[in-house]
Amino acid sequence: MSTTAAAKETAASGAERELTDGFHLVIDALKLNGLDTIYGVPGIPITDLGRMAQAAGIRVISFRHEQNAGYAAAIAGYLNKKPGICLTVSAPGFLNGLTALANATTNCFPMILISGSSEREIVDLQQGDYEEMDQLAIAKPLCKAAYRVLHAEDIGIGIARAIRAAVSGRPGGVYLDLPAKLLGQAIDAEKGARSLVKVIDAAPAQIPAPAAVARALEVIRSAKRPLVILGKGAAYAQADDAIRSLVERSGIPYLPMSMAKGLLPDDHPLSAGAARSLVLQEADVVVMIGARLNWLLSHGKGKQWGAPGSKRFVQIDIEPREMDSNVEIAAPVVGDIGSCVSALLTAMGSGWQAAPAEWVKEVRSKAEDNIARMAPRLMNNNAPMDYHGALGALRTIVKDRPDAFLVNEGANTLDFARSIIDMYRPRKRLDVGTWGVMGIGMGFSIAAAVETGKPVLAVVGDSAFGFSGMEVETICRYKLPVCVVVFNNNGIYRGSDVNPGGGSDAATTVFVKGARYDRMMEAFGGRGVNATTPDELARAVNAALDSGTPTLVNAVIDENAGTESGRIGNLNPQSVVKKK
Ligand code: ADP
Ligand code: TZD
Ligand code: MG
Repeated sequence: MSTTAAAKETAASGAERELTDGFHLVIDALKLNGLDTIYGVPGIPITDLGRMAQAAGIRVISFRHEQNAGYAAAIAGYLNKKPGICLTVSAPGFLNGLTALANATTNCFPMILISGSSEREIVDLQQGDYEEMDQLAIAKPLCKAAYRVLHAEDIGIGIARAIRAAVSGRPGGVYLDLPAKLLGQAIDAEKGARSLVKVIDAAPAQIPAPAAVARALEVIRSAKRPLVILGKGAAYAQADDAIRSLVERSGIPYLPMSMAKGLLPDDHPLSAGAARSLVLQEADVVVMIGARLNWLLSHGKGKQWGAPGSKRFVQIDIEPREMDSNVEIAAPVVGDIGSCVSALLTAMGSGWQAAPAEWVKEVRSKAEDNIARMAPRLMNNNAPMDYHGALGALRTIVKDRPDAFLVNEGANTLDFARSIIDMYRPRKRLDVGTWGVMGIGMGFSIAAAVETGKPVLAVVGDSAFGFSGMEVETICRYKLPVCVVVFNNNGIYRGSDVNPGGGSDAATTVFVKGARYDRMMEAFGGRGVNATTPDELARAVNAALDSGTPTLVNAVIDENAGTESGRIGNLNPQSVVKKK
């Protein structure tokens, strides 16, 4: 029987029967399935849903904008392997959350966007209801699955379907549409309780076919210069020990994609992170584990990948359609990463021939050279700071605090931080992901702190920060141990551009010079620090992470230090018309 039965009603027989309603059934269904946190923004028709959820012991984190709540839910899903819940109001609130839902789907993060909506009868006749919109139709192409519930007795099934769709197979975003009228619908409490569904084994193991495993092993064994690429799917799978065993027992150098950094520590002797160009050029067999051959890997072809036809690919992924998406996959292994990697380990047995020593040595020595070459630049104490000086200071802090999360967005701020800051534990680095989207910063930071209680260091460009900056109030309100470092170079890529038209308007990529983002945090009772040297920066960040006080450090970066689009300037189209 529901613990939150809403009311009593006197039936025709004169006997009292207990009632429940849509509000309570949604809450009971979430709780029954262990979904104990909601990220959202209140308003018609879901204000009471948030209140009642809070009363029922669900943690409800209210944001200042739905997009940030959606990003929070998505990364909570990534960290927990269960769908993160975002709750929005109809039409505009729903649309604000939709970017995050689409981004979750693109990144294979499980989340459910639950949105209130207006009445079907009015929406379908387009009679102009309050915040009228056919939300289900709009959500559908942007997520993995979309459902609407019209009857209170279907809420249990609706939420069960949403959970399964989000986490089974390739994870992704799911939309659940709850019209206002549904929430107030009353039904018999016992009938309501019976209608709830506890989802058993929401993401069933998917065991790879033995023949596929044998084929993969064949290909790996034939390699002279093997390489493993670990992606965020591998981090998501939480098969950390098995993956580490596979790398160490086979002795194959590995390259982590950005969110897979720390799955094995970045200072591991087999890490090829600092020898990226070499291994992509030279490897003859590439074992992809939970990583896609998308733009981030130049689609598995082109100059970066050495001579055409020089590679054979093994790919481990839960999504069969990912195979051959960009290049031929010689050995597809379809299944969940835990099962696939375990099957490979078993098939390898004890008679495993380690990767050729000469190759491993070549990779190691290249990595060491590159690391040594970078080292002196990371120690500079210039003011204003350059990226290397500032990130050199943060690199040491992250090394000393492997348990802290690192949230990272921006262009130069992202690209330099990714290569300079080593990670030591799985799933600690959270960033812009597959789309390179700006705006994840505060949502990801809030969710990481809420879900784990661990300290969070957010290293964000001044532009990137602007997309979600108002959530510093949320960080202060919930007293979260988040330290935001804004890399303030007065703009996007560089703050030094001038208006090419010569007018008095600022250039398109520059912001107010010398802005003091630290004062935004002070406005809400947090700590603000203006840091002009790496030493000052390190002191401020250490103090913040020690105390857990919400802090924003305005890190003053040389406005000339960055480059256009960071490391991906080559993706900008070139005009054929000569510059005047
Ligand atoms: P990255 O950007 O780090 O390269 P991607 O997001 O491109 O990572 O790729 C992640 C891949 O991992 C996706 O193709 C997805 O289908 C896959 N994946 C996610 N979870 C699992 C899992 N549990 N088992 C197997 N594959 C998974
Ligand atoms: N809008 C969204 C949602 N995502 C984007 N990626 C962009 C716009 C375009 N964009 C980038 O790709 S990086 C970036 C934008 C606006 C900001 C870079 O400036 P920054 O970092 O201050 O964050 P640096 O250190 O100045 O390069
Ligand atoms: Mg900037």
